[in-house]
Amino acid sequence: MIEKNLLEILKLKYDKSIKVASNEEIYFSLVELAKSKIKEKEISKTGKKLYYISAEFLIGRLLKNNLINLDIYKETREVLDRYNIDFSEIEEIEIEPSLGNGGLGRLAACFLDSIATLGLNGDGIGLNYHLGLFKQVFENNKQKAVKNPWINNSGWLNESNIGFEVNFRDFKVNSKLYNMDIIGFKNSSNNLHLFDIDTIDEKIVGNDIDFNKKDIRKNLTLFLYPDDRDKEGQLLRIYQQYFMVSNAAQYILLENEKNGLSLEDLDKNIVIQINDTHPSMIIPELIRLLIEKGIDKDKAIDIVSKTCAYTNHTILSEALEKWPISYIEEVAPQLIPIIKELDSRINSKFKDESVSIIDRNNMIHMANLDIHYGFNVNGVAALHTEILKNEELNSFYNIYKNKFNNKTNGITFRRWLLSCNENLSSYIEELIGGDFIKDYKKLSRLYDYKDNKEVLKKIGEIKKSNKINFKNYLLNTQNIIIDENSIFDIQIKRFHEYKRQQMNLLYLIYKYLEIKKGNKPDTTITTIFGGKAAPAYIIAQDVIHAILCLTEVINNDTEANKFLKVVMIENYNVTSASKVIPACDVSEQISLASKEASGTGNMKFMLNGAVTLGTEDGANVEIMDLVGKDNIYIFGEKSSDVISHYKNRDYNSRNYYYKGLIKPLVDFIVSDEMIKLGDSTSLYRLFNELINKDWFMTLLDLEDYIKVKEQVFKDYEDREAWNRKALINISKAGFFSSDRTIEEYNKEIWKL
Ligand code: 26Q
Repeated sequence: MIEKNLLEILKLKYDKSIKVASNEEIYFSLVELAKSKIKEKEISKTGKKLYYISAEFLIGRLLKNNLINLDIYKETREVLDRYNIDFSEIEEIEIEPSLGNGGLGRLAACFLDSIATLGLNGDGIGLNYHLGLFKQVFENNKQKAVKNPWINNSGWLNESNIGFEVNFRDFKVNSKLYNMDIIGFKNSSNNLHLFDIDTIDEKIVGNDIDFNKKDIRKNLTLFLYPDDRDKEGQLLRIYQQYFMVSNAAQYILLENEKNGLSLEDLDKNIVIQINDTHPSMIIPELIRLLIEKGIDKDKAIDIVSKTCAYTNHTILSEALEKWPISYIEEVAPQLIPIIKELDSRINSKFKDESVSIIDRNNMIHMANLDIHYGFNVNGVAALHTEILKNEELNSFYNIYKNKFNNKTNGITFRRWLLSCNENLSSYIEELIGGDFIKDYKKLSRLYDYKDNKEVLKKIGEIKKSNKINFKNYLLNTQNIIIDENSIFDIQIKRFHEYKRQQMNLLYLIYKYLEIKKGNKPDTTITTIFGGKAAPAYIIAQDVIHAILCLTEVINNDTEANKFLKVVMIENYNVTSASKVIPACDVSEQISLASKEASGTGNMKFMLNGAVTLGTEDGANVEIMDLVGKDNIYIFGEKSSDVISHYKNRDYNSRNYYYKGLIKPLVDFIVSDEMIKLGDSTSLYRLFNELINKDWFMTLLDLEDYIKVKEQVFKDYEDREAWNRKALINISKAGFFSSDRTIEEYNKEIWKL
């Protein structure tokens, strides 16, 4: 059937037979084929509906996943094989939509997959950024940001005839809605709604990512997170946010009306999940619209408060959004009276300044708005939620004990096992049957094989073949050669000081100097980094620079490069993640305890049979509880102690700099070897940061990190014991299926 469909589409669309069609023509024909299958399965869902509003949806390439979820992947592969067409080459045609920057955006994408897979009635709402997040290239050992247009080459966007008027203070725009099908695994589909305007002009952006930030009609949906160091950048973000939520609110009310439902019952018919504070203005906007439609003010506030729920993804205070009233006034003055009213109700009820929405400096605290006027607040891992309740949001917790709860993050097994690791996935299926894909609890059956030597051997062989696949990928994309017989030690995530890539850097310096002293590792080590740094985040750029310089030092050292190799994946994204994760032996999750809300990369690695080397932070804690201390490597200061260091201001990095073996490692950053290859200003800035400030306590944990990491490499020598750890990790990963997470959201918050 697939063959017949594909040949017909090729004939109709391009007047070609499959034998002469180009990869591009085959790609677009497969997209069309998938879309026709989606239509066949179309059903209109009824009952209470969820709207998941998010500034980011990091969905990744869609072809393979959509074919898998439609359950036509195997057949399609067979057809292509018959014509000697390599599916992986067809996949390469698709440019990954870069509609997100990291964890929060990828989580939203996993959630959409699970919502559809569970057959729930729920859509995503966001923006159709034309250039998305920047593309990263390395030049002179530095990150350079260039644009990444993707829309022309997608095919998955469906134009609609829906659009709304959005009023800003000085002008108005007409939006246009694009939809993407979100296909449930062997189930019907939902939608991702992405709003845009017709007047966007990609040509105002040069090859670097500079553009006129004031020309809102031309730039509104160009970029995700435009540089907001200056006022124009900040205003543009507010324009984006208001544009997103005004469209969302109008769309929601339109659907409600189409379904013949009364506005008074809005909270019974729909629920809105606010993904971090970027969509928080939906609260005053929805209240405003309800009042405009004739609902009494008290009632409108009450309805909206029962409709919206808020997820917090971070405890870093600098990431908690607050905007000057005057900025919101400049963009959407119609919200100001509502926000002021909401604030004054709070102030007369609670005599505690710390819970105000508008502070004494006239800043609007978006999270505070969500907590007061939403019915639920959740953190994203057990430890994170505890810290929210007892520390960061404690004054709110004291008021609203019942609103707070935890929803530990999850990942979709369809993308992060089935699609990215076919070898492992089919082997698991061979052992325990295929139910685990939809029924995550069944994955635990794998545990019964933990002492089966043959199975353990096979787990090792699969890992090896995934390493060879990644080796080939790296050779093709970056012309770098790595050794598949080495141990793959991997840290992939956004560059941020709290994630402490700089600590990994210091370990590599340690190892390099040890090798130079003659202390060679038994097995060669390949350390792989990947990640982008915000263009405005200077120290994060400095860490990337130092890693790239060190990479050159080590790789050019003929004595050391036989034992240690460092690689940085360029433009790390969902596509490269799905290539590198299945190849991983050691998963680096080394954030300063208490700072990483959850992490989800840690879960992807675990599911693919890597062993975690990490701190007691975020979901690492839950991984540890599940796999047991023998199957994870934990080091470093505990979160409660870290929190007291901050309270007592008693951490002084200089004390550690002079302690034990640390000084020569830090000094190496500004050694002749490094300076020769790099920018001394940048290297010295990082050096000084580490010895004078080190806000995220790198030097505090460094010695323990080195000690435990040495143990990891030692333990790797007993390959059977190592494979056993890997198998136990996989078998315990069921809990981290986003299907489980979504079941919990639905049962306890959404009640769809
Ligand atoms: C805030 C103000 C101004 C401009 C930008 C922002 C901003 C942008 C993006 C603040 C936060 C983000 C993204 C946060 C994020 O990705 N958090 C991650 O969320 C994951 C999913 O819950 C967690 O697993 C990670 O631990 C968390 O870091």
